[in-house]
Amino acid sequence: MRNFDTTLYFITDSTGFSEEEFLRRTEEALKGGATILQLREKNKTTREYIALAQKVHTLTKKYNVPLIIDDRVDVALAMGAEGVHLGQRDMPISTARKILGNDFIIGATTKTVSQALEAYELGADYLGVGAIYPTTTKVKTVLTSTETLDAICKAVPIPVNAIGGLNKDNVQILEGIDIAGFCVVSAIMKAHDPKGEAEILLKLAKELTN
Ligand code: TZP
Ligand code: MG
Repeated sequence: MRNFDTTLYFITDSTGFSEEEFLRRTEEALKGGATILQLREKNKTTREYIALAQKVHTLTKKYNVPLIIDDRVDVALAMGAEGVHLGQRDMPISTARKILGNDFIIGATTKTVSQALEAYELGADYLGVGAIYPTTTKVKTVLTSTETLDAICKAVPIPVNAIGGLNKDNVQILEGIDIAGFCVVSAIMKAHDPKGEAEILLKLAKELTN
C-alpha cells in the first residue's frame, strides 16, 4: 500500500458550484495543505463521475496528495485514483481488496467498535468515524459519540479519522483522543477563503494528532 497521511482529510461536495468554481475551491484546499482528498459525488452518472475525477486527479497529483473516490470501486479503477472509500452499504472491503490489490488505499466508514474491528480485519487501511456533530452535508447520518470514537481508536491499529460537522471552532472536542486526523467537507468547501481555512484546520489537526 502506498503512503498516505490523513491529518487534514478534505472531502469535496460539488453541490451548488459551477465546475470551474468547484475545481478552484478544490485546488485552494490543496494549496492550503489538505493531506488527502476524497471526491464525493452522489448524483453523477458514472461517466460524469469519471470525467470529474480525472480533472480532480490532475490537481491532486500537482500537490502530491492521494485521491480517494467515494463509494465507487469501478470509477476509482477506471481513472487510476489512489484509493476508494467504502460505507457499510458499499462493496464489501474484502471484495474491493481482491479487485484493487494491495497498492490501493481502502477506507471505510464505521460507527461502532465491532464495525471498526470488522473493517480492519477485512483489510481497510483507515477508518472514518462519525458524525461527531450534526451535519448538513450528509442528511442520513446518525451521531457517533466521542466515547465510541475513542474506543475505536483504541481497538484498531490503523489510522482513524473523526468526521461530521467539524470546523475550526469545535475540533477541540477531539483533544485527548488518538485520532490520525479529521475530515471536513463544508468547513473548507463553503469557506469564503478555502485556502486560508485549510491552513487553519491543518494547524489544528497537527496539534490534535501530536
Ligand atoms: N459521513 C459522516 S458525516 C459526513 C460524512 C460524509 C459529512 C461531513 O460533512 P461536514 O460538512 O464536514 O459536516
Ligand atoms: Mg459511501
